[in-house]
Amino acid sequence: MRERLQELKSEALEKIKHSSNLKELNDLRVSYLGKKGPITEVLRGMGKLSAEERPKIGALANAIRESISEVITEKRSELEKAAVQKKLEAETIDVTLPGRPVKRGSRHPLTKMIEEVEDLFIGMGYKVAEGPEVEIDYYNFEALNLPKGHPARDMQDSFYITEDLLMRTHTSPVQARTMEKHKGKGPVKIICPGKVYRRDNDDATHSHQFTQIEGLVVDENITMADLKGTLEVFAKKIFGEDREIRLRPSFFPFTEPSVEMDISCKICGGEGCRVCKQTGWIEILGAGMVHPNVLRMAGFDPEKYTGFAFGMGPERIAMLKYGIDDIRHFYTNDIRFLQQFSVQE
Ligand code: 2NM
Repeated sequence: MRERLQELKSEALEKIKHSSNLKELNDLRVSYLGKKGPITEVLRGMGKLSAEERPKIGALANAIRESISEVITEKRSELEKAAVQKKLEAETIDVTLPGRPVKRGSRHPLTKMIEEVEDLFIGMGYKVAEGPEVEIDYYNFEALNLPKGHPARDMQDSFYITEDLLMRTHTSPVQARTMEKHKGKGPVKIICPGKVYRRDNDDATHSHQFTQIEGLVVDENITMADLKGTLEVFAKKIFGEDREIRLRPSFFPFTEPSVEMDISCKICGGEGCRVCKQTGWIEILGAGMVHPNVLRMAGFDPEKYTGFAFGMGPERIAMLKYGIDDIRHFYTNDIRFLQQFSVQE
């Protein structure tokens, strides 16, 4: 019996030593130390032993159980440690790997165009002024020398909200409002970018909502020469130093005299092509000397102050600069269009 117990012990220890996982180890515990295990089995035969032998065998059996249990505990912690180690190794991360690239958005091409023009004028000492898109009749028309009954005020051409309220048709009302705030005292030197609205059928060159940038300078001794010099700097900075400008006489109710500015066509170099309609020149903006009525209504003495103003469409500027053939590209947000302007800064 003693021998049998020793045999069981060494057999158990051997198996424990070679067990390779916790499940296997637990099975060994159950099979050797459980109620149906071989040690219990041996002890069942103790009835045949002498009274002297019985406690000795009992003590031996308990000692063997004890030591098997101890070895299992040791082995378990060993296996547990190994399992943790294995898990850590499997989950190592290489912190030196480059990160996944994050897709970055970018500003809208029209926003970029507007900001480019703003920056240029800010560099010449202008302030950026903004105002409401829903405007009252007075600032949108009356204060700009467009009295009631003027053909440019046709109901058909504007989005009216009430008889006295409409979506602004240009950004000039911001300039009228700004002049008023100066209370007859110059200088005023502003550019006004923003959305404007006109009742129009949308096509490749028209949109019922588009943007404008208007500029205004009011001070003593402002002349047409200041206007021409300013516009020339603008044209060359935006389209290239190799471009020529020319001014043609025109008409606007809020300026007198009024002009339109063209830049030389780069596509044909002045020879005449489809873009310049065979003229060698491309129309860029309208401008003029602020009408004395406009100055007076805004609180400036036209005997003392003069001013120039100009207005342009950033969509048109961007279309000419980048060869965009349809104004609707700016509003439909086709990612293939937008991405062409997405140079990451
Ligand atoms: C243009 C053309 C010419 C203009 C005039 C004014 C104001 F308010 F000062 F009278 N703002 N903008 C102006 C003048 C706008 O756009 C084609």
